[in-house]
Amino acid sequence: MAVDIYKYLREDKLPHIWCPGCGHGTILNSLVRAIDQTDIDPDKTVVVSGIGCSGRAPGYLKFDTLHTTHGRAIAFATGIKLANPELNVIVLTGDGDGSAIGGNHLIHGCRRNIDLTVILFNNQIYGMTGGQYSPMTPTGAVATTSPYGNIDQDFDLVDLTRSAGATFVARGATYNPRQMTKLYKEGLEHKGFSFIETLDQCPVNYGRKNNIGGPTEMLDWQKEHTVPASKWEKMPEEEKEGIFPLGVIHRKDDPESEYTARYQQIIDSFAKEDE
Ligand SMILES: Cc1ncc(C[n+]2csc(CCOP(=O)(O)OP(=O)(O)O)c2C)c(N)n1
Ligand code: SF4
Repeated sequence: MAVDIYKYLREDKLPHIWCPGCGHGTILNSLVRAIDQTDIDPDKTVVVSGIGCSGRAPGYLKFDTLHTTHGRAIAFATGIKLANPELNVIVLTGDGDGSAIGGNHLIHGCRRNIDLTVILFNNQIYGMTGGQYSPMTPTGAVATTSPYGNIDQDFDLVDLTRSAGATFVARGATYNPRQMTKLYKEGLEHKGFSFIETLDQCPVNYGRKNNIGGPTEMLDWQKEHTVPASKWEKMPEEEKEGIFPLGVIHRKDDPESEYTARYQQIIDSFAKEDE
């Protein structure tokens, strides 16, 4: 069914700032479609970001939005959710924003299992500031700060968030927007910390410097380096190297373990004592 995505966009903020072929618009489009498929109330929805090209995404959305400081989106979002647990709080963050400077907030958001939906735009690079390497830049990749090849090991954010306590963990890729929409919808409807990493493309500061090519070749690269999570589980270990599972990777439905629900229990117990 056709979706009028413009009803969710601040048209006066368009055109957007993103380069031609950037994957960030695909993520925004899929998010809007996912929201459209849920019954969440737009008047009770807040979208929060940090800084970066990805950090500009909430500015185009017709919700209450907050463009915060670099890496701090989850900290601000935690405050919003605690102050008013009725709100649906969505965090849009880049791989630099969410896994480098904001890495600690990500871990502790997962640990608390607070009901946020975090979508991480993983273009494997600091896009906005000219292509410095991030914790998601693969070992050996060229960046402006690793002209001879990156010697760091990259994170697996799906493993990280799962072991830190997130109760919904998934991975999508911009070559498959239908799946992204499905994963975002499930993440939005999940009560607890939802983390959806999305493989994304920055043709300007990553693709061309690493001889992958332009946007089309980068999407082909994603297709060649991903498999459905169900297939991944059955693959021999030696075949998994360099391949990413896509889909829902981990899910635990236990609304009572959610942070604001547990906080409310304490408030209620003190209210009873005062009666
Ligand atoms: C405290 C602080 N440190 C550094 C910066 C500079 N800075 C702005 S955006 C950015 C990189 C963003 O990269 P990423 O989060 O991966 O998002 P992308 O631009 O790729 O979407 C950096 C380092 C800043 N604004 N504030
Ligand atoms: S620099 Fe990269 S991440 Fe930023 S808008 Fe351009 S293509 Fe997208």
